[in-house]
Amino acid sequence: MRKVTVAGAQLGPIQRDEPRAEVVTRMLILMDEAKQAGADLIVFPELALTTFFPRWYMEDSAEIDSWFEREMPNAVTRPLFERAARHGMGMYLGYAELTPDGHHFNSSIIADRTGAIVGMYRKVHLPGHAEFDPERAFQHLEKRYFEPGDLGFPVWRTMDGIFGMCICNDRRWPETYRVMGLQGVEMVLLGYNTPSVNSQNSAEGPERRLFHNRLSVQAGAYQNSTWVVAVAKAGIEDGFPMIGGSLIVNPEGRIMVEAKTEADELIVHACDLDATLFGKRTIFDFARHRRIEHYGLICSQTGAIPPAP
Ligand code: CDT
Repeated sequence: MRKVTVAGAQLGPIQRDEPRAEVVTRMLILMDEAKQAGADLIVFPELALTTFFPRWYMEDSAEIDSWFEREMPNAVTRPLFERAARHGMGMYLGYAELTPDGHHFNSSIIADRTGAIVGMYRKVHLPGHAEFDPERAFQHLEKRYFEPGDLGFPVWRTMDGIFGMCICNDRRWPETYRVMGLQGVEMVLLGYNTPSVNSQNSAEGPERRLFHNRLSVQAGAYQNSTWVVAVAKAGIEDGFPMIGGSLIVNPEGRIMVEAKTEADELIVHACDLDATLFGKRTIFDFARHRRIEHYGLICSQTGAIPPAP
């Protein structure tokens, strides 16, 4: 048995004027609770240090850059890494990354139990728009502020297992899990900020949003025989509601624990990484069943796309 006790650290809303240092204090409280609960690994949401700023239209580059971290850890986030190391706890953290050469990514890192960063991921599937549109009920401008990730979907051998990462909208794409599944991933960590209502279809409210959250995470887990830990930033942020529903799903696709609130809340489960082995050895025998000729359409950049009706 290779047991990893995971704490999904759902965050309630972070308002636009809430300083990062106050958010870090909230995160440290969750870390201490996670330690009490026996956690070895804590998972925070996407863009965990600030409000979900891509809902705001901005033109001034200095204002835009003020939402980004130029290094990780930095003065404000270092206490997270130090506390995680003191607790002997790994950590997944989502944040906005500004690279030294001026590139903007929606990123996450995984740190091991010494607090050392061992992996980095940059969000590939950026939803929303690049421009303000007064017709929309609210804005989602990730395409304006971020470049698509340039690191693919790697996995990392750390903490006695094989770990992968993705971010929010990535979880709706089966390829995301499959690319990691083909590398033997045993636990996928992901954070999200999902508005409770689809800005382009008001009929799609919180129940449908939560359904699609579960559906995509459970399917990704089952179809690749991997644990998936999905963690929300939730609640009413800057006046805009976001779903909670953070969850830990086992390699059979079953929900082991799910958040009940839209506030700061820990969900904890002792995950056995060896529980991934049965599915990987039997149903998902990639080595024997995978044949490139059957998958041409999704392996080719120019696969046939039917004309719009
Ligand atoms: N943050 C993020 O990726 N949110 C999306 C909602 C996009 S709605 C334009 C999600 O897939 O949950």
